[in-house]
Amino acid sequence: MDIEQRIKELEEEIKRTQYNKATEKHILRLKARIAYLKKELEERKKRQKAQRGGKGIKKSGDATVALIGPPSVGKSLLFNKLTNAKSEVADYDFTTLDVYPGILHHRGAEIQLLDMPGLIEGASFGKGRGKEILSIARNSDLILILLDVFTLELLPVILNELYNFGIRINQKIPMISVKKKDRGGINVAFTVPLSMDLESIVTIIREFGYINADVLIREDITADRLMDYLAGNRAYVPAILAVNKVDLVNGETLKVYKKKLSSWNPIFISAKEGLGIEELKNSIFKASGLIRIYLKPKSGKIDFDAPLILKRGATVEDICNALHRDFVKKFRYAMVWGKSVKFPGQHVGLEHAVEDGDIVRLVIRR
Ligand SMILES: Nc1nc2c(ncn2[C@@H]2O[C@H](COP(=O)(O)OP(=O)(O)O)[C@@H](O)[C@H]2O)c(=O)[nH]1
Ligand SMILES: [Mg+2]
Repeated sequence: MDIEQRIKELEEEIKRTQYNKATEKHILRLKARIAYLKKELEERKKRQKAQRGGKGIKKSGDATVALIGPPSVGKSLLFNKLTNAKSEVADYDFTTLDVYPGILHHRGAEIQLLDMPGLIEGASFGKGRGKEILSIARNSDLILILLDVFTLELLPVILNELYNFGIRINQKIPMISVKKKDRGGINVAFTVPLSMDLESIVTIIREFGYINADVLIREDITADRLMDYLAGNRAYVPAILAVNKVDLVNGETLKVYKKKLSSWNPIFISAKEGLGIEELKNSIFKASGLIRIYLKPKSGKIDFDAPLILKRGATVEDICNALHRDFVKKFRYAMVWGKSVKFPGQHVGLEHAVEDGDIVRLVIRR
């Protein structure tokens, strides 16, 4: 029987089965089975696609941001506001899909923005070239979800399409490892108290084909996140929300909307009137995981207009590598001023992680 058919049957079975204490385990097993089969299906499709020749986008700049939202919310107008219209057009394989790349220059960084067609319900199943749009979102450093003041109720739809496509928004990678071994069954060790019972955990792991394995869990894992880990091929991408066309509603309505969406901390903008654009740029910079490092030369002034742009978590070693290939070899120490150190001018080594806004002076052997 083909995999898709089997998935459908299992889904039917779940629907038919009453959820209660007695059936709980059975349902969990069915869910794990479905997750496993979906993984198999994805892998098969990927192999087929690889044979046909893969498609992809060419990344450029310090980070890539996908603009995702329903049609007509103002994605293209916002894109034109944020990027200079004359920016280089990158090489795109999606000849049939209109993806417009543009560069947003902000805080010394070049951030590639991708304007795309609207995402509609059913996109993750291929509706409206949804799969191409979603695969671009998957591979970006940040997803900027754009709605307008008339389409707030579409947020769950967008989120659901992202989820179905294996994109996990604003989630950390599950803190778990599963290592196959030759004998001994499935052993589960954990470093934090677990809400799930061990039997359920083992059941799920078995459904993914493991017979003997050492499992180490370092978070209070849920069944969904465990299955995400076992299925692999999930993309963990940060996302922010902006709501456009605020020029079309009054202050009272806006207050209500702000409250409704408060868990998202969205940025309210008007692409047309240019409202909230600076705040949005700052938010894009931060959520893309970019940081600015200012280099302090031995003599002369720091150029605050030309920061070195790095990814969050970058170390002094990354700074060295960004500047000159010999610097790591000849490195003596660095002096740092800013958030990452306890006192100004602190001496640190290569492994020291820097933070946004830090001033760094490298001391290199000659
Ligand atoms: N009033 C108002 N209209 C806007 C704003 N942003 C976009 N629009 C209009 O909304 C329509 C759709 O915009 P467009 O950028 O093509 O949306 P897209 O389909 O998401 O790319 C156009 O008529 C825009 O002029 C805004 O901030 N305020
Ligand atoms: Mg458009």
